Amino acid sequence: MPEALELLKGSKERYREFITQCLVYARDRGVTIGFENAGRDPRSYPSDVEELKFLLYDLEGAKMTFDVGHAHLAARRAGGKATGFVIAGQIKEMRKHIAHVHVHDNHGKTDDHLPPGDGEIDFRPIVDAIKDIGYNGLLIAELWNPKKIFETGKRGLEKLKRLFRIT
Ligand SMILES: [Mn+2]
Repeated sequence: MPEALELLKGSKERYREFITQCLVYARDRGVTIGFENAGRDPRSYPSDVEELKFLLYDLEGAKMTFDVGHAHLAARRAGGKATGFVIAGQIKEMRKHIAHVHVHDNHGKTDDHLPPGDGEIDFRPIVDAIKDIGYNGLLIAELWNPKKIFETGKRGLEKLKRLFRIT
């Protein structure tokens, strides 16, 4: 489908122009923009860390929000099963760009936004990588369970603290 590919190319170019303007606006106001690896599915753009890296590499001041759950889904789509070390490698590669981190779990198929430990992600290498790069920004437990909002939030926070050994 050459038309669809042409359309996609145009959309990506317009998106790039748009975020270039956003970055100027943000810089003037002392605001950091952390673009997220939004890849809950391949239709999202940028759909994985590679695509995001390519988008941001020469945009001055552009930072990244590293979403662990999305990175796992992208790595599973690429055929990996034990994704912990793949994600850890991406964190190390993007170390200079990471301004914000989202932590949540899933079963590798859909973007479940579960408390860490409730899905299949091996968080140990990921936590080590986040510590190794000296990340000192926020860790967001990005959870979703509208039927048990407070219980899920409380449990997710406890699991996050345990994972990172935060007291
Ligand atoms: Mn996120």
